[in-house]
Amino acid sequence: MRLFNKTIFFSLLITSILMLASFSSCNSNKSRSKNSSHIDKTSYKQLSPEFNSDSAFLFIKKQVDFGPRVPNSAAHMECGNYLVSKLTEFGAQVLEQKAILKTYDGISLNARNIIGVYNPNSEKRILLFAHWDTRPFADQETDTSKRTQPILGANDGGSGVGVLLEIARQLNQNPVDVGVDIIFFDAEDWGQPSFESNQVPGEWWCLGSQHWAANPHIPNYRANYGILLDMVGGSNASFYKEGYSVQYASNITEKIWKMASRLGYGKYFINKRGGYITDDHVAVNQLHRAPSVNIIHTSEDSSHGFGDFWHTHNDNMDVINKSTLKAVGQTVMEIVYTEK
Ligand code: AHN
Ligand code: ZN
Repeated sequence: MRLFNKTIFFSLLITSILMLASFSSCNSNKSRSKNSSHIDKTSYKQLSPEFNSDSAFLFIKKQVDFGPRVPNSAAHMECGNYLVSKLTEFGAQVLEQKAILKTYDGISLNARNIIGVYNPNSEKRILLFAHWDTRPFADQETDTSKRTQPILGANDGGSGVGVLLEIARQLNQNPVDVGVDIIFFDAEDWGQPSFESNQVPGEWWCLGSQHWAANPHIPNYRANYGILLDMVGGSNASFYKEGYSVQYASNITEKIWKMASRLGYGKYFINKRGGYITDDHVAVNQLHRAPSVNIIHTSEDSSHGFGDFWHTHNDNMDVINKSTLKAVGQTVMEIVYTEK
């Protein structure tokens, strides 16, 4: 009797232990699979220091406070000097490429491409670029009387430079081993207005980058890849994978869009193809200075495909949004800081 009881007792005990074990293993399997799908989406560990969007915002405001940065104007000269002094303050080796560049309407521009170099002796190099000049006419204004005035270019011009100045500040505080070249191109935005009836044959956009790509600051200059920032500060910006970027630099395009989504910025970096846009990366790609990607705000809401602020007097500080600056700045920084 005692023996029987003992046997029943132990067999019950073993059964319940087995049942418990199977339940708990079931549970842990479930929670493990839940966790791992969670890990794929959100638990990417950021390696770069925090991009400060307040700082980037102030770098944009400072440029806008000079007024329109139209080549040959006093504001352009003063802003150029400011950009040289900031890159110098942030520990870059600074060079200026000066050139006289002819516009479609026969004006000779005193252009300055401003170049900041980090780790000049590193073999592996990343080229980061944006244009710093602003458009001399507001040709997208519906009121024709407003079209002849130059724009402030907070987003178109100011934003890319503001984000890159903040990255320069970060590179000074937290150095990397890879070579980084930051170029602020001049004379990007003197393209012929589309409403003019006689279109002058030639490529009149992107004069500064065309000049540099043909005459780089170092003979035979090549970077492993390049990233262009154009209109990267607008509220609710959307960045599609631009045509030339995919054509010339598909790997780095994919890498940037994937990184943005890992960091939680997938609502800005849309996983879809966009159109081909004439911009500073075209000559850089075609003259093989670096396979380069354009991060540029495009929108289906407007007839021209850019935001409604584009080439109007609404392109002022009111269109600049710190969350957009953060999304772009942190994504580019993560690409730079994860480079070996
Ligand atoms: C064209 O409109 C052909 N390209 C636009 C390049 C640009 C102008 N980016 C900013 N302003
Ligand atoms: Zn423009």
